[in-house]
This record gives sequence, C-alpha cells and structure tokens, in this order.
Amino acid sequence: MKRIFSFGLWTVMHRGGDPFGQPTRAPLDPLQAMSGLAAHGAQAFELHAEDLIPSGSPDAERDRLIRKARGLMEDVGIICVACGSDVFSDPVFRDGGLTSNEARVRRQAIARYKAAIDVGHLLDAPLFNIWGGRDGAEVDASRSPLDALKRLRDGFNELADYIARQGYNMRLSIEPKPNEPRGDLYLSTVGHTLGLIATLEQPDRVGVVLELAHAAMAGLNPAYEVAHALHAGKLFGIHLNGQRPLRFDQDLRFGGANLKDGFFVVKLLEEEVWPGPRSFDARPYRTTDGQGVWQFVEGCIRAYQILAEKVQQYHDDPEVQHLLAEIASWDTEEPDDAGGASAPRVFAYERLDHLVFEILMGTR
Ligand code: XUL
Ligand code: MN
Repeated sequence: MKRIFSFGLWTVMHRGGDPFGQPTRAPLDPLQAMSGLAAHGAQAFELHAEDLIPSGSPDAERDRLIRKARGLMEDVGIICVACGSDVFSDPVFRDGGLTSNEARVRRQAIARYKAAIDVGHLLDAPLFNIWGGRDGAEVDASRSPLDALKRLRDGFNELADYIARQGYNMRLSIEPKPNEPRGDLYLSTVGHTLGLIATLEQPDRVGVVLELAHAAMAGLNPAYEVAHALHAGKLFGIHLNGQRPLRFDQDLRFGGANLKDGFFVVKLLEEEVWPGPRSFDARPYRTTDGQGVWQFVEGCIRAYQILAEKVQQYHDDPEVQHLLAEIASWDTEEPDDAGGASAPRVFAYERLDHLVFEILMGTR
C-alpha cells in the first residue's frame, strides 16, 4: 500500500504567533503552501476553505481562486484529502458555532459550513472535517450541555443531509478535542463523538478524525482512541503530531514528543493497513524560520516512515515473535498441564516492553 502523506495548509502557513507573542515568520500564501508541501514530500493537503478563500469573498472570486488552486495542484501533483471551515476565529462565533445560544449565529455557522462543503467539493475533497473549536463553554450556567448536544446533532444532521442532497461524493467527520480555545468542549474524545454520531439521522455518513495531541490533552492513550474509531468503522481521518499530556494544545512536530505513543499509533495503522492519508496537524516552533518550515515538513514525514520501519523490525524480531507466540498460546480454555496443577503464569511483559524500547532507541 502506498502511503499518502498530508498536511493541513494551516500548519505551514502558521506564522509562529501564540497567545503571548506576535508572529515570527513572514506570511505564506496557500498556493505557496501547496507547492512547498509537494516539493518536500507530501502528496496531499487539508484546508479550511478560509485558508484559500477569505470568508465573504464573492462567488466570482471564489471560483477564480479555486481555478488557480486546481491548476497548481495539477502542476505540482498534490491532492486535497479533506476540507473544513474556520467557524472559530470570527468574533461572531465567540459563544459557539453550531451550539451558540443565538439561533441567528447557529444559522450563520451552518451557512459557513455549507459554503465550505461546496469548496471542498470543487477541490475533489472526499472528506469534510468539522472541528467546532468554539462549541464549548467557560460558563456552564450559560447553556445546558444537553441543549448543546441537541444543537450539534441538529447541525450535523443538516450538513450530512446537505452533502447527500447535493450528490457530493464526500463523507463527514467530527474532530474531538477536550478543551481549547474554550474552557471545555462538548465533543471531547472519540468515545463522546461516536456516542453522538449514533444519534444522527444518517450515521453511516459520519465518522471521526482523531488527533494525537487532543487525546494526550485529555490524558488518554491515543492508540486506544484510534482503536475505538477503527473498531466502530469510523476512523475517517487522523491528525498526527506530538504533545505532552495534560497541557495546552502544543501541536508539536510528529516525533517531537511521546515517541512511544506515536509508535503504538503507527503500529495500529500499519497493522490494520488503514487506507487513509497520514495527515499531520502540527506547527513549526516559534523559533523556526521560513526555510525551517520545510525541515519541519520533512521531519514529520520521516518520523512516520522511521516509526513504520520500527513496527516492521518489531514484527521481524525473533525474540519478540517468540514472546508474542507464547502470549497467543495462552488464549485457550484447555488446562495448562495434564495434572491440572498449573504452574503460576510467567508474564514476560517487562522484557517485551524493554525490547520495544531497544528497537525505538536503535540499539537492537
Ligand atoms: C485544532 C485543530 C484544528 C483542526 C482543523 O486543535 O486540530 O486545526 O484540525 O480545524
Ligand atoms: Mn487537528
């Protein structure tokens, strides 16, 4: 299987600003982002429609920008694997997008998403991914969380219905996150999101995008999150990055933190031959300059490739094979020995875990 590597356009367009500091890098326009990504090893990108088309652009301007983008995509050989919409930065959405207490604002959020779905269709995106960054609260007295879930359900129903009615060849996904920029977000984890999807009118059309950083922010094991999505047949996308657990959203380069978590996520994706794009949603460090952004891109891709090689090495290692075969042999109802007085089980997990460490360190 040929792996497709993808990046959010917003990752390389990010200028290094943070809540405490101004940008440190010159702007990069979306077309430069696409051609730079293609030149540095990516075959695909994701975007928010607004990364390419400023919100409020007239239709003629939208069509002109899409024509330009499509021409460039063809020239440099890059495809669009997912589109979304920025329903978080405009102050109008400060109390929420789909969950705002103002019905008028909820309608605006739906209209934004529909317009972005059209853009995704025009770029041949097979997925529309929703991360509702403002769909949460700091003041729990302001809204019942149950009302918020009903509004999310109604919103996702309307968007899935829109995609179906338009006849677009596109699936819908929801990207959970526990907090940030809101104090708490209503769709915090894969489990919460799968629960909500099951209540939708067309659940088959809707899945999840799991981001490693978001799982780590919730203190969860990202591989287990991926497993839940896979088990439900709902892993529509993945956002790979690095993150120290229980902190603000760090969006570190893939490989920049939590090596072992990264390894076990890659192991699962490779073992399951998951067909989706390996998409990175990280940010170059604030200290990275314009050239360094492309090292960041190559670093993310290389980290995945190295971890995939490590997964292969793990499977090929005779001692690992021996230990795994032994574990598999326990999966029987038969008594341990003819006499029935079973010897205490010896779990060689210490050794297995150390072998993972040695493989990851390159000392084996
Ligand atoms: C925010 C995040 C977003 C989504 C796309 O934490 O991950 O970049 O992936 O809106
Ligand atoms: Mn993401």
